[in-house]
Amino acid sequence: MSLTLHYHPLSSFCWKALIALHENGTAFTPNLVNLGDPAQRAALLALWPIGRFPVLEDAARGETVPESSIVIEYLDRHYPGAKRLIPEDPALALQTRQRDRVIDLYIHLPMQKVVLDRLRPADRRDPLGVAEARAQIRTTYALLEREIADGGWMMGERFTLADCSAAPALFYGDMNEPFGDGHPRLAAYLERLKARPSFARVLEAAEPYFGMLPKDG
Ligand SMILES: N[C@@H](CCC(=O)N[C@@H](CS)C(=O)NCC(=O)O)C(=O)O
Repeated sequence: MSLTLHYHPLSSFCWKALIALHENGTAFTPNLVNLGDPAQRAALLALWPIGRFPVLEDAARGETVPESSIVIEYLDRHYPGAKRLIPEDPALALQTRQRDRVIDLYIHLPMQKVVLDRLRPADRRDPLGVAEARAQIRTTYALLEREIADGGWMMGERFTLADCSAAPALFYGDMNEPFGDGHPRLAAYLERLKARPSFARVLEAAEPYFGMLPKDG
């Protein structure tokens, strides 16, 4: 088995890569990285100086691949399974990548801002930044509410990279900036994602760690 995924079971960006791996039953070795352990942190930094996961290592091709979207593109290109996660049609591929970017930049990252602010000392918090992040998330919920087809996936009938992005962003998004009543399609889409075997497996593996999440207040 040539693939190793450096990850943590609570990490939302790692969930993206895990969903893609599980979608195709791709064989890989999981390496759980505890960033609180100096040796494990140093090992991750040696692989990827930015020090964020997921990072995919491919011993067969001699490649180290950081960044969740790029990990998924890499898997789709070099270890394709029955389910291709980037459409072959160039226009659809572009739209898939665009939705992946929108979800990462305007839901997933602002959601991280909301959560990480809770870890700051009380006198170093950033209420304005958090309010801006929440507003950004809500703008994007409204955009997605208009775009998501009833009963389908982000790109329609086919499950793609954009759904791998949406699952963790919307799961943690709804937990930290609830959809409320105004987003029935988004809420139904999240339920479909949770029922998808690849994501259900990720959630089951994360469950024992949920107590470690930073609490509000
Ligand atoms: N753009 C990156 C974001 C990765 C990221 O932010 N990962 C978080 C976990 S969800 C992380 O490694 N945090 C550790 C830290 O910042 O020390 C990607 O798409 O992979």
